[in-house]
Amino acid sequence: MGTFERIQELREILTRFNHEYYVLSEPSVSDAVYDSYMQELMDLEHQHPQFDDPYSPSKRVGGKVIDTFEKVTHQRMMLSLANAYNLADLEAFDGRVKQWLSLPENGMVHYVCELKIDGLAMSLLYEKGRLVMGATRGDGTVGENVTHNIKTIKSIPLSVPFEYPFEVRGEVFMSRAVFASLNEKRAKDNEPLLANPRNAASGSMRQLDSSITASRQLDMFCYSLLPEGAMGVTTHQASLEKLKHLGFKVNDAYQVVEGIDAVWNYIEMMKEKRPSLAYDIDGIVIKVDTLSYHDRLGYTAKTPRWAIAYKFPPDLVPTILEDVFFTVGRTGKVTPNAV
Ligand code: 1X8
Repeated sequence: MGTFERIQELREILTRFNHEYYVLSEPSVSDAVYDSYMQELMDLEHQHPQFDDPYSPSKRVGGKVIDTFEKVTHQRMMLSLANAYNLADLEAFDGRVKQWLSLPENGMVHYVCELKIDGLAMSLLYEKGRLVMGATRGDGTVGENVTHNIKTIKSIPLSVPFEYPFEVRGEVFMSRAVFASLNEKRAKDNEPLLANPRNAASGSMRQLDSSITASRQLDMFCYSLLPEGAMGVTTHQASLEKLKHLGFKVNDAYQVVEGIDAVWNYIEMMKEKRPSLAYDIDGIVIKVDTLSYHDRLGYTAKTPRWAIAYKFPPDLVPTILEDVFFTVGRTGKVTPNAV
């Protein structure tokens, strides 16, 4: 076998190992075996720079440094979701959906219930089977090009078995375990602690030097395949399954249910499971499953009419008021301070 053929073979093997380990969480080889293949690939690429490829799995360690974040206009706006805080809000949403679609009031709509990941929204663009752009949400219209950092996230495929252009959206996040060990290290090094996994993920994505991002072990759950109906899918569930098939990481806690009472049951069930998850969630996203209904429901100025975010009530933690002291400002204004 020629050197180039061996390099290609190693890239394919390592791409498969990556998918098994980081997307499926089912590694088929030990870390030592993985490392030995990676070492062989990196040695060959170093000895034969004419075979260099920016999409090689060896590039996951980062190294690219940029000067500034380039602004990019999203092909389709990245909208936020309307919020629901209780069953009544969800019932009102369900009522509006049926009214807009002229469905009987006592009928039951199929809804997909998904975890609302507490991370940062990301858009990925693929062309000719390659990841060509990763961009942050920004203000929804214009985001920042973070492709150099996105390529270090090992659960994001650099290549996909689909030639035509498409977009994938999802949430980049840091697991609770990675966050805890990052802060442990920062405490040892006398560096300021990061407030929560969301801030840690956001700061990690805002690095100009991608090798810092690579060291942060970020992850991404994907939840949207665009344009809607791409690859012949007719339901949101089918688009999630298509994403999985293409090699993306999709959160497997999602469920398709019939009617808003079943949505509420899902929410109650996930409230119980929430503390035991490996990552933070701040709610449940509920989407109409049938994609042709999305077209008919359309959008308000800010949000799709075919989806809503149920937000968990904020954690109420008892606190002890130890003292109150008063400070007097320059103008004589008295401000009370709680200890
Ligand atoms: C935001 C999020 C969505 C999902 C999960 N986590 C989020 N933070 C999901 O659809 N599973 S959708 C979304 C949005 O549309 N703004």
